[in-house]
Amino acid sequence: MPAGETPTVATPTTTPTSVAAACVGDCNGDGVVTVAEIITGVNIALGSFAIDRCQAIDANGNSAVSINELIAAVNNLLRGCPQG
Ligand SMILES: [Ca+2]
Ligand SMILES: [Ca+2]
Repeated sequence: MPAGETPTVATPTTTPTSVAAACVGDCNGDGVVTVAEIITGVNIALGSFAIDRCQAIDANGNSAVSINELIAAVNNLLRGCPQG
């Protein structure tokens, strides 16, 4: 895979995670974000679940779920995951 595609977003990444999850919030990687997965994400954000319950919700890989990530997940729920 050519590494020609660089995101235009300027992210001061200290430790870039491999490739950002294709679909934020898609915990089980089936290409669809479900309400259950959103709820899992919310629980992680609240500290009820460990982050390893849904790595896909942690878009920036900082082992925490932010509001932005929850919103991204909800967008994927509503609009569907971005397909490559
Ligand atoms: Ca899913
Ligand atoms: Ca995060």
